[in-house]
Amino acid sequence: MDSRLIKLGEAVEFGKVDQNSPYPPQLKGELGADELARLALEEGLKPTDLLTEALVPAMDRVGQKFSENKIFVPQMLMAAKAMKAAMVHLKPFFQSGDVKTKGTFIIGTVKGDLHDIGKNLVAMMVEGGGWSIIDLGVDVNEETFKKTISEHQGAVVGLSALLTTTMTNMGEIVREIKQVHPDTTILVGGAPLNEDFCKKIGADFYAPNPRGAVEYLKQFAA
Ligand code: B1M
Repeated sequence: MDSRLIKLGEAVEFGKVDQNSPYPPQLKGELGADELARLALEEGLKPTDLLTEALVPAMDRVGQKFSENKIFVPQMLMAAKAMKAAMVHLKPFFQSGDVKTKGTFIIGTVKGDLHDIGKNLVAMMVEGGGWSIIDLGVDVNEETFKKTISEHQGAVVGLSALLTTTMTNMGEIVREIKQVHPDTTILVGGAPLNEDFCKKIGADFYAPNPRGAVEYLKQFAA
């Protein structure tokens, strides 16, 4: 693999946000995810390669080490911060200059869940697909989703969950939305989900990744 991608992946894995960041001590003075992502793009590496070969695998390694009790929540947080610093540079590549006319996409991470990196990636790529995005953030309850749908009739809704405990909240949210806004299309995603779960909770579509969400949304293009 390209050595620049390896370095970028390591910066995220070890939570090195930028060159000035004192954390982690062993990388003091080294370039962080911020500079490494910017340089890699300036030097012509592909944004999708940064994502699929460096950033996402780095977060997987972080998750693996967390499962094995080799790192703890603060280290996961630093890795997330480094990932976000790199994503800032990717954003312009995933946003098209087109007027956003295809419709409105309301997205949020469901109540109880604070993970937002995957949700942000989906938002970024759907926006790049020509949709206006309303990002409700994390820990979003059914009331907020319902109110936002009322204000944006016809919008498509995306729900994200990363925890096996919060994916069950997703079912509750889907039920409540469908009761008040039965015609609303809801797509769901997040690492612990699958197609069966999507069907079980009455959502319309399970997207395993942002590309899946973008492809699915094409049928609704105005
Ligand atoms: Co958390 N965490 N975390 N965490 N965390 C996981 C998810 C975990 C798998 C780690 C592990 O144990 N291996 C585990 C969940 C276990 C489980 O439920 N089975 C876990 C845990 C346990 C926890 C806490 C409970 C830890 C604790 O406090 N003891 C706690 C819960 C807090 C809460 O939410 N209430 C917690 C906290 C955190 C941090 C805050 C420290 C941080 C999040 C920071 C942030 O997001 N701003 C964090 C992190 C970073 C992770 C890992 C390491 C990385 C997540 C990530 O960003 N991945 C994660 C382990 C892992 O994923 N390997 C882990 C990269 C991202 C690009 O992928 O989010 O999967 P992902 O998104 C993908 C797809 O899922 C999909 O597309 C994305 C791109 O491909 N997708 C969608 C996502 N949403 C979609 C929506 C769609 C379509 C596709 O349509 C709408």
